[in-house]
Order: sequence, then C-alpha cells, then structure tokens
Amino acid sequence: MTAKLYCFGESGNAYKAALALELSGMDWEPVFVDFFKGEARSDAFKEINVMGEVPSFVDGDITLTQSGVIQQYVVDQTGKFGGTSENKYEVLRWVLWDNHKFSSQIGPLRFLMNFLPEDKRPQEVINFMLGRTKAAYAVLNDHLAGRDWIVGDGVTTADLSCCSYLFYDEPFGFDRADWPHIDAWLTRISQLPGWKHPYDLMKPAFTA
Ligand SMILES: N[C@@H](CCC(=O)N[C@@H](CS)C(=O)NCC(=O)O)C(=O)O
Repeated sequence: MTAKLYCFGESGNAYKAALALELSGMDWEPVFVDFFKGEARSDAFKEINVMGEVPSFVDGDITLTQSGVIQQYVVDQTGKFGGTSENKYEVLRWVLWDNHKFSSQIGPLRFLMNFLPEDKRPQEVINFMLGRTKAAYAVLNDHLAGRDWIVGDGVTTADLSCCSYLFYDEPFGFDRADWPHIDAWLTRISQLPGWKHPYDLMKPAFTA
C-alpha cells in the first residue's frame, strides 16, 4: 500500500520527511494539507495528529508525526540514511539540533517575512530571529568545513533535516554565497540521484 505524507510545499519540516522517503525509494504519495487556511487545526486533521502539525505520515496501520520520527521510520524500513552503529547517535544529535535550534527558527522567520501580510510583519521579532539564525548558519558552516556530509562518509538524516529550509528561494536572511561550506554541501545534496526541490515533491499553497 502506498504510504501517505500529509504535507504542503512550503513546509520545510514536511520536506525533511518527503526527501527521505523519495531518496529511499519507498512507495509514498503527498496529501496536500491546506495549512494557510487552517486545515492542520481542524478536528478532522487532529484525528491524524493531535499536535495539529505537518508532516504527518500514515503507512497502513502506522501513523507517525514529527519529521525526525518519520525519517527514522525510513531508516528502519530501508536501512538507508541512519549512519553506522558507531555514529548513529551523532546523526540523532544533529537531527535534534536541527529540530530545536535551526529549522525551528528558520521556519517561523520565513513565515513572518513572506507569508504574513506585509503590514503585519513584526520587524523587531524578525531582527531578533535573523540574529539567531545567523549564529546557527555559522555553527553548520563551520562544522561542514572539510566535510562532505554532516556525519560520517555519506548522506544521513542529519543532512536531510538540516538542509530542508535552505532549498527555498523566499528571503529569510540566508544567502548561499555567505556560507561556502553550506553552499557546497547543498550542491552535493542536490546532486543525489532522485533529489527534487520541495515544490516538485509537495504541492505548494501559494506558488503555481
Ligand atoms: N518538530 C516538528 C515541527 C513541525 C511543524 O512545526 N510544522 C509546521 C509546518 S512547517 C506546523 O505544522 N505548524 C503548526 C503550528 O505551529 O501550529 C517536525 O519536525 O515535524
């Protein structure tokens, strides 16, 4: 049976799951959630995820939420992207860093800067978050100096988590030219067989 990923194109968190599913070769399909019209907070959606969040994933009897959990399901199903027995905790460390310190800031920042009506964008909050995200870009850029992948010798869920928002074109204070090691690493990821841009994997709400 084809697994279903409840998602929308603008969601970098959903992209982490979609990219892992796609690159692994698992049988899956996107189900569009009309997030900006409140669908994720509807009673019907809460039957799938009481947290009211995208991504949510259903494979037969199994329902999973949280991108890191869905990625781990892909690892367990396919044996791909989990790292080695020696470095798997390092992989988890970077997934948690991404979820807590990186995407958790970029996502809301990108929302405030692009998807809120212009007259409702809180500039002080945006400036504060721009400072926080810049510090996080520096952490990732420094770590990637001299490395092809975040952990070990191949792509893992650490890469597939941390890269997610960085493939979007909307402005959120990130310019690849400022971060050469991140830039080279994003190019490596985009050259993986089967890689697709988020809007080619999941239907966006706003873009055609
Ligand atoms: N840690 C979660 C974050 C998921 C998340 O925040 N998703 C956003 C969309 S990108 C959402 O559904 N937000 C709903 C809300 O904040 O109410 C994950 O990695 O799956």
